[in-house]
Amino acid sequence: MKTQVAIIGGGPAGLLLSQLLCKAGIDTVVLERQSRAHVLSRIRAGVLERGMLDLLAQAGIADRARAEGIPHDGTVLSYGAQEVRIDFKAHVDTPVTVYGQTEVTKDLYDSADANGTQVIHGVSDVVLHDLDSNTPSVTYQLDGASHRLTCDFIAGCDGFHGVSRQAIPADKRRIFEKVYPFGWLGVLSRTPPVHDELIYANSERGFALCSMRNTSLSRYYIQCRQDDHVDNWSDAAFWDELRRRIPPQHAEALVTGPSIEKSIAPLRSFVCEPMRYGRLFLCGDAAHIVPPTGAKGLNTAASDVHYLNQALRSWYADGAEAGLERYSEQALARVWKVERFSWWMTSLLHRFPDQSEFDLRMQQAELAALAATPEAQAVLARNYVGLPY
Ligand code: FAS
Ligand code: PHB
Repeated sequence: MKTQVAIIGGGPAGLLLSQLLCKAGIDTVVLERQSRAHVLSRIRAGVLERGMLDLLAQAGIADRARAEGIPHDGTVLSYGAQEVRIDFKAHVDTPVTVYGQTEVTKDLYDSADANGTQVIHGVSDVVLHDLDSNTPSVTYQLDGASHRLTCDFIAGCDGFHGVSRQAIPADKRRIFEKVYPFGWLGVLSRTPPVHDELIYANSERGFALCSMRNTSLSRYYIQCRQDDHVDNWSDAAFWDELRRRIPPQHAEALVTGPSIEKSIAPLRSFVCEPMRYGRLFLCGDAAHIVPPTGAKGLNTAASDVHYLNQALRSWYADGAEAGLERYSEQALARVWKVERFSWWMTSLLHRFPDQSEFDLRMQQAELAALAATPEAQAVLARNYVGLPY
């Protein structure tokens, strides 16, 4: 089988790239390890930057996000019983949109169906070949048979545990990693959100986040031990702990209910350099991971897709190599700014097991300075709503 761009991974990065290239008449085939139902069952990101919305609009699939997504003009950071609201509108006049990654993926799959994009589910043993040639290919197993997909380019959109990054020879890639000594225990509940904006809470018992998917579906997280397990947490235990970590007025207003999803996500910062090797281009979690504190994982996959979409369109339009040559450097320049912001938000809001009394005082001083300094709030707002592409 032959295509122009082989895309490994049918998550948001792979599907968004396929739909943007389809708009330009560029043929793609998406190879996905899991079933469609499995991909759609994942509960992950909840906040979209304007850049992601604009890309969805470019692909012709922003209508539902615009109609059902909830614009947020600010967010709240609390520390103990105090809180400070970061006013996006006042500082950067740009909102974020609360719209779950699950919904984005649904919209992307609907678009792929409508455009007749080939998304092949259930592949295994995916291997990349001849990346340093002009005729790369991908082999894979499907239903017991071996297949080869020849192509001009391969987009590695297969996430942190995928095979694409590993296809770059070890001596040609450099890894940067920081693993945080805690995880996030997340709960989804059919309850009204505790507040009309997100609340990021730093408490002496650890971090908590009050988020939402819509006005009747809430998403909450509490920092937990790195080796914790979902089975250690009954719903009642989760709600009690969440109440202890958010300011009293919100704890009293909290509406609890049965969890319809409960999971623990590890936290790490991770970057692979370069994001290109020959005809292979890495996008999204395949190339970088951020702790979810800054709501940047999905949104940074979007900026990678933007750069690669532009570069591939130029190549197919008039053979221009410049965009492809520039891709890795251009994408990484934004990735590292996002890594810094996500690391900073995580360091500011979590309690670290080895934190000294001095470290705690620094964290409290940083929060107090943020609460007292409009310029500092403006910097947080600029990064949170999304840096320019
Ligand atoms: P994805 O991991 O979403 O997609 C990669 C796809 O490739 C998957 O469908 C996988 O099945 C497939 N694949 C893997 N190996 C393959 C192979 N060998 N062959 C074929 N297919 C293969 N971000 C936020 O902003 N906020 C959050 O709250 C948040 N929470 C998260 C919680 C968890 C548990 C995880 C893992 C991530 C979370 N993220 C969050 C980050 C997340 O949203 C990612 O940034 C986003 O899914 C990135 O999209 P992709 O790069 O497409 O990677
Ligand atoms: C979410 O709603 O899942 C969410 C929102 C903001 C974050 C992380 C997760 O920073």
